[in-house]
Amino acid sequence: MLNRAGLGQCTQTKGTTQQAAGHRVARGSGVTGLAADVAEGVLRGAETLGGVVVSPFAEPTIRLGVTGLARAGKTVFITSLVANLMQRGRMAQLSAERDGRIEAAYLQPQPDDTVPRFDFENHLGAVTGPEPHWPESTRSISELRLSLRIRPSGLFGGLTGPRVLHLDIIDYPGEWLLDLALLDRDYTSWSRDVLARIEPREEAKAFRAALQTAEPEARHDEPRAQALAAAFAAYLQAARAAGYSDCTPGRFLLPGDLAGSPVLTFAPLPETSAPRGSLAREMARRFDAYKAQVVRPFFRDHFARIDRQVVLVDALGALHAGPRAMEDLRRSMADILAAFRPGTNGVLSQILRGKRVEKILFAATKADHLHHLQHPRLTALIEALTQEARDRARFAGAETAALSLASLRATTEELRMHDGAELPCVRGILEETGRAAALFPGRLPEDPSHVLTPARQGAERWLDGSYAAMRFAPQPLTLKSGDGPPHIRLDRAAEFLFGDRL
Ligand SMILES: Nc1nc2c(ncn2[C@@H]2O[C@H](COP(=O)(O)OP(=O)(O)O)[C@@H](O)[C@H]2O)c(=O)[nH]1
Ligand SMILES: [Mg+2]
Repeated sequence: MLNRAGLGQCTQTKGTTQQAAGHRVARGSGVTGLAADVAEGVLRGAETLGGVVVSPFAEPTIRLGVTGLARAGKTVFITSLVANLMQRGRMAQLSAERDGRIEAAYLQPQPDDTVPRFDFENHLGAVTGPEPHWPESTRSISELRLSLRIRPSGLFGGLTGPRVLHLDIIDYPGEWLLDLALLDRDYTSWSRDVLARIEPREEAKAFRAALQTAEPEARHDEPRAQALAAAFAAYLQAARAAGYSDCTPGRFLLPGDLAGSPVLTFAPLPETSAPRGSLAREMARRFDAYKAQVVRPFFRDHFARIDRQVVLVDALGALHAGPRAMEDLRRSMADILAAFRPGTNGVLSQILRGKRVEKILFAATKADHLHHLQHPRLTALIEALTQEARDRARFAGAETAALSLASLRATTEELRMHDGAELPCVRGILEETGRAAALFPGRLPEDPSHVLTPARQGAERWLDGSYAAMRFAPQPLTLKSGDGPPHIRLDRAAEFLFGDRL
């Protein structure tokens, strides 16, 4: 029991080796008995977690990573999850809640002083206020600590008193995981790949034109580098707007405070044997700097410390956008999920040093766009989309699951008669007009390969019609005391992700 609690929190500190060595010295210089045992215990703890120092005195913590591509629903998920953990009236599928073991849940200062705090209060205000609207989109990493006070269960439960578990929730863009593929690439091969991939794309026309006049061998000139990088970034934005997901380097889309810095002022160039001081050489150097100073630190300081992970996927959005977007989503998911099988990436294995994510949940979001009769099909689709990655993650020791959920339910269900048949619809308030409308998004196939295969084969549009989408605004809420915002299966997601630790 104690041991488990000790392993539960993984406080990574700098200078791991010095600390461990310090204990060795202490032992060697004659410290005996209890002190030596404690030192030995600390040392062993550090070894089992592969360099991550475990202090037996810190409080148990779970670091929960929440990721997904832009607009997958991360912000809404975290906002609703936290609100529903604080007001647990709708969390019946969370076993600790059902058993009445959660005494309290409250926000506390987060442990990482340099990471922006997740703006929970404002986001919750947006969706639950008098004029409900979706929260502003965020473009960077953020963190929130929710602490849970739990009444212990079991034989000795009454003797030990309540314990506290910290849930540190880390919100970060899935686009940043795509950058993992860059870590073991060099500039030349990366350029070659990117240029080949974007060749047929309409969105890259202006960038290709800019390349025509680029002169990679010419002396480096900052305005010229900036113009090329800007054209490349504009291409990435356009590609993402068109539904492509392979839009890396990730920070070009979400630059945060790196905007305008040299690490983000490069672009792929055709292969040359360019001399020192040339544009091509400087771009290659910046590509390396991007890897070393942007990508690596993210994996080392944030990704490597995650214990449990949820990957949110807007599969309905891709269905609506068509087969190309669906195929692109599938490929991006495979790339994103490569981060969870470190064996395939030497650099990442080095960074993780044996530490791995224990559980991964793949969740199709915005399931409130579908009548619940269709939810099993959405779940089957997300399962198929992530199949390969899930097989491998399981192999690497992580437990995985897939489900469909709505973090914030914006619709009600409705069966409508149409040509003598009942259509399972949902009804909500349209974001654009503020008017109520009913939506039948189309019948999802029972067998997900009916959409994944044509997508893989490059179909232009779905054969059996299309999938409709509408943007519903959050509904005005009158919450009963003790109830959080309405959701679909958020409690099941919570049960899978951290129910075993409550
Ligand atoms: N109907 C519905 N829409 C949602 C839900 N979650 C997210 N959305 C929509 O998806 C958009 C993007 O969500 P957000 O959480 O900001 O995505 P992020 O970019 O991954 O943080 C929101 O503005 C909503 O329009 C949900 O549970 N139900
Ligand atoms: Mg967000």
